[in-house]
Amino acid sequence: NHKSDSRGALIVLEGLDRSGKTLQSRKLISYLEGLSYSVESWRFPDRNTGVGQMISSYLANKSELDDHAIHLLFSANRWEKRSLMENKLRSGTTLIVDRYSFSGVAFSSAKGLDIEWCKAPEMGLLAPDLVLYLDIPPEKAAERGGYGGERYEQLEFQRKVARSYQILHDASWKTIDACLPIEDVEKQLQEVVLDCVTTCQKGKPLSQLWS
Ligand code: T5A
Ligand code: NA
Repeated sequence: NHKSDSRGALIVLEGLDRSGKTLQSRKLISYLEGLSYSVESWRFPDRNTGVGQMISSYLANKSELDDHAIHLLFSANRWEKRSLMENKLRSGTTLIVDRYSFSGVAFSSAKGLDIEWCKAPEMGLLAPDLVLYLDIPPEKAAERGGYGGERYEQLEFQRKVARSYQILHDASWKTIDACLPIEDVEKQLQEVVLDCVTTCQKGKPLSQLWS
C-alpha cells in the first residue's frame, strides 16, 4: 500500500456500567503514547456539546424524554463528531473510544425498542476496527464501588443490556474477561490493540456501520 493510505485505528471499549472501560482506556492511551503513537481518548456520550448536555441531564434523572427521542440524541451526539473522527483517523491518530453505537443499540433495545429501529440512525457512522468487550456478570459489576445513581445503573436493567450486547457481537469484537485483575485485563488489551494499530497503519480501508 501507498504510504498515504496509512491511518489511525478506531478502537472502541464496550461493556456494562462499571466493567472498567474508563480505567482501561486510560491505560491504553499511556501504553500507546509510550510507544510514540499519536493517540486520543474519546468518549460517548460527549457531554460537552449542546446535545451532550441534554443527554447528561437525562442520565442524571433531571429531565424526562421519550425512549425514542433519547435514543436519537445519543446517535446525534455521535454524528456531530463524525467528520472530526474521520479527519483524525486519516491524519494518523488512533482513537480509543469509551462507548459507541453498540451502547446506543444495547441500552435502547434493553428498554424494549426494536433492534433494527435502534440500528438505523447509526448507519453511515464509521465502523470500529476493533471492539473490546469487557465482559462482566451484572452482579459482579454492581458490587464495584456501587452504582452512582444514574438512570441505567440498576441490576435488573443491566442484565437486559448484557443480553442485548450478545446479539450485536460480530467479527470485529474481542471479548475480554473483565473480572480478571486489572493488570491481566490490561495485558490482554495491549496485545490486540497493537495488532490492530499495525494493520491500520498498513492501510486497512475505513468502513461504515453496519456492514
Ligand atoms: N448510553 C451510552 C446509552 O444509553 N446510549 C449510548 O449511545 C451511550 C453512548 C453513560 C450511560 O449512558 C448509556 C450507557 C451508560 O449507562 P458513562 O458516562 O459512559 O455512562 O458511564 P459508565 O460507562 O457507566 O462508566 P462507569 O464509570 O460506570 O463504568 P466503566 O468506565 O466501565 O468503569 P470504570 O473504569 O470507571 O471502573 C469502575 C470501578 O471498577 C474498578 C475501578 O477501579 C472503578 O472503581 N475496576 C476494577 N476492579 C477490580 N478488577 C478490575 N479488573 C477492575 N477494573 C476496574
Ligand atoms: Na466510564
